[in-house]
Amino acid sequence: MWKASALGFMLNATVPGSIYMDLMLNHVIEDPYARYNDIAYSKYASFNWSYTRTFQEPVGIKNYTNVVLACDGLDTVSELFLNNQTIGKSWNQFVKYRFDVKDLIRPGVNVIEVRFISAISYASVQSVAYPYPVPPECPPDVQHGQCHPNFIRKEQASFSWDWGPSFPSQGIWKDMRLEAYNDLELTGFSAEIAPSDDGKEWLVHIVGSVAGVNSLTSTEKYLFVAVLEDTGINQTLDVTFSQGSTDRVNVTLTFDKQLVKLWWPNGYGAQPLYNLSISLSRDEPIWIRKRVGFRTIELVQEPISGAKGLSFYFKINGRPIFMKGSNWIPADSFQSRITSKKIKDLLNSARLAHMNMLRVWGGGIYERDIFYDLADEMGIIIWQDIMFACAMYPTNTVFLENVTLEVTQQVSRLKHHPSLGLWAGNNENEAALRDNWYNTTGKFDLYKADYIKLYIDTVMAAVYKEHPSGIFVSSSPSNAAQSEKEGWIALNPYDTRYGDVHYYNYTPGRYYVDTHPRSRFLSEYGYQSWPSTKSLVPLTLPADLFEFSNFAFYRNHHGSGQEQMNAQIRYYFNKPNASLIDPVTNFTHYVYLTQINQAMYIRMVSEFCRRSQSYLYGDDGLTMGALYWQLNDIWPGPSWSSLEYSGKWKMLHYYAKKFFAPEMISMSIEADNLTIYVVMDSDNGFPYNLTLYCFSWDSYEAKYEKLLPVKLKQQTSNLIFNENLDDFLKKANCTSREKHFLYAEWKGMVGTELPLSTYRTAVGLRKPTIKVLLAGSYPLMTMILTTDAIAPFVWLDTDVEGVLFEDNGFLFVGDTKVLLVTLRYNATVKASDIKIMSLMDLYDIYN
Ligand code: BMA
Repeated sequence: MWKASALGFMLNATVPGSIYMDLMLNHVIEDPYARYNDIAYSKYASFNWSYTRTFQEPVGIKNYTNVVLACDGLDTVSELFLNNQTIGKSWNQFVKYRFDVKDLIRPGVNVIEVRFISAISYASVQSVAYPYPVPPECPPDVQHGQCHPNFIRKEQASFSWDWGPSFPSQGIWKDMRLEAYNDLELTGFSAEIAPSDDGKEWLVHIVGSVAGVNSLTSTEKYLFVAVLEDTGINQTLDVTFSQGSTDRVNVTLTFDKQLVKLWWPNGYGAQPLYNLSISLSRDEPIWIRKRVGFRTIELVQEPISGAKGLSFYFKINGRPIFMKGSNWIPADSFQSRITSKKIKDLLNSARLAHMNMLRVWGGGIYERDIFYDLADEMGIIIWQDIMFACAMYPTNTVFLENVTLEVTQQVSRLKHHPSLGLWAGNNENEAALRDNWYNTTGKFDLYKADYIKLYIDTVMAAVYKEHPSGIFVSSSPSNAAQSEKEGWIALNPYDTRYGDVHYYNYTPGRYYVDTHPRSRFLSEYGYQSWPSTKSLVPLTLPADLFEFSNFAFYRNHHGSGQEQMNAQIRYYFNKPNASLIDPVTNFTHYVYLTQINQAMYIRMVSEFCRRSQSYLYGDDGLTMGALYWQLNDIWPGPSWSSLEYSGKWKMLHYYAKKFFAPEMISMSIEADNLTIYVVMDSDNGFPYNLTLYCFSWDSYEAKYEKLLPVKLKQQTSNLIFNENLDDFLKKANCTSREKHFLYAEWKGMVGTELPLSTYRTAVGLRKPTIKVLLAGSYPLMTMILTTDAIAPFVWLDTDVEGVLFEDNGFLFVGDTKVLLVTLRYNATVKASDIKIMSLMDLYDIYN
C-alpha cells in the first residue's frame, strides 16, 4: 500500500494516481470540481508530497543480472529513493524513466520513496533563476490559475486554462514496477512505415531497444525476429552484443504493397490493422507487439493557379481529403480516473459525427496508447501537437535536453500508428510572438531566437531524427512552408493563403459568416455554451444556477465569456424574464439558448469551410479542413466543447453529425444572393433532385416549392443555386423575412433550413404540442414524433444514460418525424422518460 505524506498529512495513496484523488479518497477534501473548490484546495498543490511504500524482496530476484524500477509516468519533479539511497530524479511528466536498483534491494522489507517538489514552487523558482522573464508570468485572473507553467514539463493546462481549473497535481500518474531480467531485455520497439521510393513496396523500419548491454561480461549471440502476422511477411537477424556495443537492433521489412490492405480515414474505407510482433531471444522467444496499418499521407503545399499562396491539404493514399473534426483536450484534470471506456465513448462520438481528424492540443498531454489504438480503429487522423501552448519557453541547455528526451520518446512510441498524421511544434506560439500577446515589445529578436532554438533546432530535429518520413509543421497555426520561408515567425501567421488558421469572433449576430476569413484550413474556431443543468446540480448550490450568479462568472474562465453568450442570446432570442419561473427551469432554458447559439454558429462556419473547398475567392478559399474548438471537456463548466464532461452530446455535437455528413446541403446568403451548395465527400454520384421551399413560421404547408436538378461532381462542393435573394423572395411570394424561412431537402432525406431574420423578430411561431411514441427495444428503437406547429430547435433529453438520438436540436417542419434511438450500456427507455423542449416553450410560460 502506498502512502502519501506532507505537512502532517498521511494518506492512503493510489498508484497510478494523483494527490487530489488521494485527498478525496481519504476524505480530506470533497469533490474538487464542486463550486469554488479549485481555489479552496490550491494549497495542497504547494506542499511537497512524498509517496512511500514497502515491499518484500521478490523471491529469486537476486538471481537476475538486472533489476530495474520502471516508471511510466512521474508527475513531475521528484527524487526517488530505495532504502534511503538515491536512485534517480525525474523532471518531465511526459518521460518514462528506468532506474537500476539491483544493488539496493535487500532481503526482507524494502522501502521505496518518491519525493515530489510542488510543481508551482518548482516553476516559480526556475522562473526567478532564469536570466530574463519568459512571459506570460501568470494566467489571466479570470482563470484562477497558477503562474509559470512554461517552466515545468507538465500538462500546461493543469495550471488553469480558459476552459479548465487549476489542479497542478503531484503523484505517480502512470504505472511503476520492478523489472528483472538476465543479460539482455528487449524493452520495446518503434516502427516507421513508409512507401518505397517507387511507391510499389512498403518499408517497415523497426528499431528494437535493448537494455542490459553494459552489464554483459561476454559476447552474446541473439536471434531477432520480426513478423507481420497473418501475411507471411517476416525477417530474422542474428545479432551479437557485448559491453559497449549498440543497444539498438534495426530491421526493415520490405514487401509488395499488394500483400496488405490500405487503411483509410473514417468515411473513406476500412481500417485494416495488422499485428507486428518482435522478439529477441536465445531460447524461448518472448514477443512484444504493436498494431500497425498501411496508408500514405502527404501534406500538399503547392502553388495554386490563379491565386497567391500555397495549397494546404492532406492527401491520404493519394486522395485529397477534406479534414472534418475538432480539437481534443485532456478529458479530466485527474488522468487516473479516466477510464478506457470514457476515451472510447468520446472518440466514438467523434466518429459518429463523421470526423476524420482530431487535433491533440499542445496544452494537454500526449495521450495514452489506447487513445491512438482507438483512433486507428475508427479512422481518425491525429494532428499531434508537441506539448507547448500559449507561452514563450526557456531554452537553457537542461530544458532543451529534457525536451529532446520527451519528443524522442513520444515520437518513437506513436509513429507507427496509421492514425498519427502530423506533428506540430506548439499551440499558437508563433502567432503569440508575432502579434505581441505577452508584451514582448523590444525583445522580439530574443524570443524569436529562443523560438527557433526550441521548436526548430530541438523539437523539429528530434521529430525528424526519430520519424524521417513524418510530417512536421512548426506551430498550430502557422503558414507552414511560408512560415519557414519567412524565418519561422511569419509576418502574419494567420494569413488565409497559407497553412492553417485559428479564428474566433464573438460579436453578436454571427450566424451569417460571409465576412469570415476563408483560410486554406481552419484548425480552430469556436463558441462557448453551458453544459446541461443536470451535470452542474451535484456541484453547486441552487442559487449558483443563474446566468448572472457569482458562480456562473467564476466558472467561466474566458474573459467576457458570460457577456458574450448573453449578448448573443439577446441578439437572436430575447431571454425570457427569469424571475417568473423556478431557478432550475430558468437555468435549463439559459443552457438551451447558449447551446443553440453555439450549434448554429459552428454549423455556419463549418458549412462555410466545406463550401469553400472547391472555390477560389480572390486568393482565398480551397479550404480543406475544419476542426472546431473543442471536442471534449475537462470538467462540467462553460466551454467551447460539443461533448460534456460526462460525454453527453451538446446540441453542437448533433449538429456536427449533420454539417460533417458525407453529403451535405448548405444554404447561405452571400452578399445579396441566396446560394445553395451541395458538398459531396463520397464517390457515389447522387442522382437526386433537391427541393427548395419557402415556409411561413405559422404553418407547415410550404408557401413555395421549387425543384432544383442537381448535377454533382464528387468529392467537391457544388454551387447549384445562386440568385438575388430579394428577387427570389418576390418570385416565391415570401417577401417578409420575419414571417418566412427557407428550407431545402433531398426528398425524404436530410433537410436544412435558412432563417431570414433573428428568432427574436420572427413572426407567427406558436407553442407546439409535440407527442412522442417509441417502438422497438435495445439496442435500437424507433421514435415517432408528431407536432401541430412548426417547432424550432426541438431538444430531446432524458436522464437515462446511454441514449443517443439520431437527430436533435432540429427544426420540426412537417407534422411527423421518425428518428432512430440508439441505446448503449443495456439502457432501456420509455416515451415518458423523454423530455421535449422547443423554442416557444420558453416564451409561452408567460402567456
Ligand atoms: C485557442 C486554443 C486554446 C483556447 C481556445 C479558446 O486558441 O488554442 O488555447 O482554449 O482558443 O480560447
